[in-house]
Amino acid sequence: EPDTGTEALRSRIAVELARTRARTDALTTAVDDDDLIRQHSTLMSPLVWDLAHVGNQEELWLVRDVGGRTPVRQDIDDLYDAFKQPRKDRPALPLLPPAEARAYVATVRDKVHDLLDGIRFTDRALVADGFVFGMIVQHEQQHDETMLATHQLRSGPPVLEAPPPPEPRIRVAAEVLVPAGPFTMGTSTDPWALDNERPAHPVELPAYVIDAAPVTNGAYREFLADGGYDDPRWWSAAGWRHRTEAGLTAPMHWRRDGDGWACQRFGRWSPVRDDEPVVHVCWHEAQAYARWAGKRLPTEAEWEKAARWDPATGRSRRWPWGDDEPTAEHANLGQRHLWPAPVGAYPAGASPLGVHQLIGDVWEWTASPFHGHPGFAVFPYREYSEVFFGGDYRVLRGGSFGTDRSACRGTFRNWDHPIRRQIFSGFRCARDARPEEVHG
Ligand code: AVJ
Ligand code: FE
Repeated sequence: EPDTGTEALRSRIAVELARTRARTDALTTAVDDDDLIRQHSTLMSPLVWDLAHVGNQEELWLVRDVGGRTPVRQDIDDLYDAFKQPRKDRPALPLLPPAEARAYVATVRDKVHDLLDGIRFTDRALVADGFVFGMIVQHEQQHDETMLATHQLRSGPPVLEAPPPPEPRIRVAAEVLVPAGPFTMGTSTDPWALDNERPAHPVELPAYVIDAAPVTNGAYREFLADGGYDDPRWWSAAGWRHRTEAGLTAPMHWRRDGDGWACQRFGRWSPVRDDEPVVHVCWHEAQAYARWAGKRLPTEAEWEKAARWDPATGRSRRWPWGDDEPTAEHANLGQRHLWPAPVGAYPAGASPLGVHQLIGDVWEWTASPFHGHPGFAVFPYREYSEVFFGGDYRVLRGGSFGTDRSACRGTFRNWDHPIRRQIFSGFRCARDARPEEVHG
């Protein structure tokens, strides 16, 4: 008798693998071979490195570890080990040329389908609920977003196309009060949640106020017009040093356009639109804006409570709108569009407290450094999260227009150096609640 639960999981995994590979293929066939092997920025890998690295991770975990099958290309492991090869050195490596890289990932994928066809989703933690397949899908999607960021840094005629995001459907309030009290942060039950999202644990927070939407270009332009980049009062010591050394004057990809601003998106310039979330700012810029505005960045816990806590039940949801997977109505995810949507475009995606666009549009910088949740346990390898704990990183939440739904959820945690802004990063502000706000 066929086990329908197992068959459903098997076919769901096959669908996710195929959907993800279609995105990888699109990102790596949109440009010619020269562009694939070129380094578009020293911050990024040549696209052909990401491609073969995705295949190599899939080979390590699925073909060799779980599958116990003969290696496809053991000789290239070091080339595609992100820890052994710093990004800036990757173009000089004897990488697989594009045609060989494509053949390699296809061979690995054939073996994975063979494995998937016969696998039993046993109690072995790596395989239970298809976790290791989910991990590999998410890894590929994460590199797809990285490749999308590489495309944004590439010069030359535009090659990526997508319809513009939806227009605003409602007016969004400025701020939302989140009442004091406990909520459950993280998860112990989401089957494909990664180790740094685990375990679920109670967190008690005092009342606070959080922006109901990400900070917009229009608001950010006021900070610019007020001389925010030239006033050390708003910046941390490290932020001011970085702003000075890097010569920061505006978000990345902005330039003056008459008395306004224009921004570059995947090779096209357009006027900066005031109602869209600001993107391509580093943590220091976000922190300076927040201080100028009389606010601060939310902690990670504050972001997550605003996103997941349901005051009616006391439960933490998987997504702001509930536990169901996002549709095009909920959030701007998955490279369906090539830039953030204006504030008010996703009323169906709001959280129970009325906080909008937490998921998708822009990754949101938080005040928090990257650490393990209380009770953290490495799973299945230290190099995904643990080696970054306590380093010079800040946590980002919520995903961007370039994040796939499989690599994003209310508990998902991203992190980067506070000076980075080639990623699709924006932010929202928070502040402590004033006594009269709490007591009405
Ligand atoms: C979680 C986005 C910080 O891209 O550096 C990819 C994801 N880890 N390959 C990264 C990742 C290993 C990671 N981030
Ligand atoms: Fe990787």
